[in-house]
Amino acid sequence: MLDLTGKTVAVLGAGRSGQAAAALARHCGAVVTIYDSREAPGAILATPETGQEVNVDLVIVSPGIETLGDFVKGFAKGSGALWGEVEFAWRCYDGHTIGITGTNGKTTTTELVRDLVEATGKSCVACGNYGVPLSEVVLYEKVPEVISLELSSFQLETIIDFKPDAVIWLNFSPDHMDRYQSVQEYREAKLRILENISPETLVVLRAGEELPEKGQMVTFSSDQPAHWSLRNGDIYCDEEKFLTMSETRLRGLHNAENIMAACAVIPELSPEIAARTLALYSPPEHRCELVAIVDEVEYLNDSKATNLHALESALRSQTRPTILIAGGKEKGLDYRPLASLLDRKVKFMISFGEIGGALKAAFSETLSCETVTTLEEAVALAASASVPGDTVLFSPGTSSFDQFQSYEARGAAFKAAVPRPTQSL
Ligand code: UMA
Repeated sequence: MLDLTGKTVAVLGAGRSGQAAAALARHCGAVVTIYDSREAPGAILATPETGQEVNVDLVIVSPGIETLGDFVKGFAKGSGALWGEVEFAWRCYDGHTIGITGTNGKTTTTELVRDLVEATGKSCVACGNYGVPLSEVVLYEKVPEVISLELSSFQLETIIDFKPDAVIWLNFSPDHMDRYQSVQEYREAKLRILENISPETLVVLRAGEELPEKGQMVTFSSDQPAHWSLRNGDIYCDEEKFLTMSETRLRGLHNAENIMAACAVIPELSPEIAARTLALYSPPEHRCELVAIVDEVEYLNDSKATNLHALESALRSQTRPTILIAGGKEKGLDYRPLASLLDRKVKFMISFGEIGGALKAAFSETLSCETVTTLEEAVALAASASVPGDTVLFSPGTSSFDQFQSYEARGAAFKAAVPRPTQSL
């Protein structure tokens, strides 16, 4: 454990990661003060525009706070080191770190890695962007031997020495354009996951991802030649059949890739243990989750689709006539590349929220579209427009923060608005 006896620490952000980092820093012996730009329990209120000069030994930043913004600059001025919460917590952790990044599929893969590692007999916890800050895990009574650490670009922006023992790079597509100046800047933040790795570090990546040559690279793909591949519904490791997708509870090409990545990062995993574990794994809520079948209409909750790539992969998986509900916060994404996929897969689109009007304007020439204000109105309209055999897909394609606290709250609102099922699942 890091020794911070006698050191002063300012933690920026009083959310879950800030509170956990503060507890950990106190555990390490530091004198800790939490600052937040909004009123928050246990935190000092700091000016959002300028931050505050505090002259401490260490500033620890929560991931949601813009690293290069004036708020952080105000605190950094006159202070010592500036670390992100992950950098700090990782310095306090002695076990094996599997770092997982990518634009989509991170959460499912993080859970798969956790379950598969545990099945090999080692203790493992899923944490990081996943929702449980690493600072919390480091303070567990029984610290896990392995961490399955989901990493966002925000968390990777503020690493210094962070060095995972194995890496999964799932995929990359534009996201978070409300935080980054360019797609390149977002990509560079994510690429920092490779910054400090050793030549022997296992790097599992999707074939075709064009990463800098680093570590021991192992590829996976559902549609290209790779070390791990998918053939007629079976997953192969090199030329050996490893797993049959239909024996798992996961569906879709994106999930086949998540499984391949998770299996590839655990070299000691046998096909038997993988099959046994994956037969029991259920996909997380809000990811193409089947909510109800009402009068033969399927309602799918894909509220986790907070970017274009996730919406695209949900649409690709649809085989029935689809009514799409999309919309939410304006975050600077260009939706036009979706046009041909929408034409092929969607019979009617209902848009809502901050970008509702812009979505309708982008697609109304080629697609039947309607814009409403709220999600509840969108579901009601979808229900009245659907016929037996349709799928109502709620895959927003952007974040929820214009109308909701989180994608989970948005998914819960969708589920509450869905008509009562006529058929139990
Ligand atoms: N705040 C300031 N100044 C600012 C901005 C925010 O003081 O300029 C304060 C807010 O008032 C608030 C606090 O910072 O009190 C919030 O901190 P935070 O946004 O870092 O939120 P946490 O609750 O600490 O949650 C963070 C991650 N949030 C973000 O990256 C936005 C969680 O990821 C993560 O699960 C959690 O740490 C545990 O590690 C969420 C997320 O939306 C799920 N991630 C993005 C995504 O997946 O797309 C990257």
